[in-house]
Amino acid sequence: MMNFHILTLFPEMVMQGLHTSILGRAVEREHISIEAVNIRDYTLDKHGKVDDYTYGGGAGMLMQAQPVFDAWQAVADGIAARGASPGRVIYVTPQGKTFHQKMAQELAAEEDLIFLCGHYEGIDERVLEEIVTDEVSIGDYVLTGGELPAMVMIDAIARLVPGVLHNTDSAVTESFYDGLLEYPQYSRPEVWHDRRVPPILLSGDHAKVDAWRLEQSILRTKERRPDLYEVYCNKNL
Ligand code: 4HQ
Repeated sequence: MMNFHILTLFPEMVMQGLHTSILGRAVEREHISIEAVNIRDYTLDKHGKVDDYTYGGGAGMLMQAQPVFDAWQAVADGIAARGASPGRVIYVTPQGKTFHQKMAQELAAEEDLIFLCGHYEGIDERVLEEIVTDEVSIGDYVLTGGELPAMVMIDAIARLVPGVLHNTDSAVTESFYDGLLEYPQYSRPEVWHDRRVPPILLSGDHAKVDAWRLEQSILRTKERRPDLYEVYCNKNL
């Protein structure tokens, strides 16, 4: 059982997206839990304000330290009450290390993960210094908020939690197993728009099918991701 906690100003966005399809079923079966905590619920400002202007000037607003810290404290207290260890706090930011499959595997071994989603121009540096353990980006482009990156990472991590995927080995078998891209796949009918399914796949010879798929994976990787192909070649010499 793995518990995801998301500190956000848009809890509905995260809860809607992460209770759909496979992850929705994983929540029902209690392989994972997903809790969104509304940072606004923790502001001490009587008008519900959570942002303010930046010292030194410049455009845009910054999320203030107080509501972020108190929302984190509430989650951390809940984890401590169960006797579990504190839980890493992942701040999603373009300034972090780029997320990758190995990072997903490492994070999937944790019992609790706390994702901190910023909005506006970001969050007051002082609260980040006090609570954040990991800064992670999903890629070099600029989004309006940290919710989508948090959802991307949670999806990639959750599918690695035992029991979430039905076919137990599909978590490993898919893309990036062996550092190769996936081979092409086909379903019925045998002919569609004059295109045949490759005959080897209909031969019933499982050894030949496996060999063909590996060959296709290697060809595809060489063609489309020469960077991954290089790593694969070096590993297999
Ligand atoms: N953000 N990978 C949140 C991103 C981002 C990314 C921009 C994070 C806006 C407020 N986060 N701030 N790319 O674009 O993680």
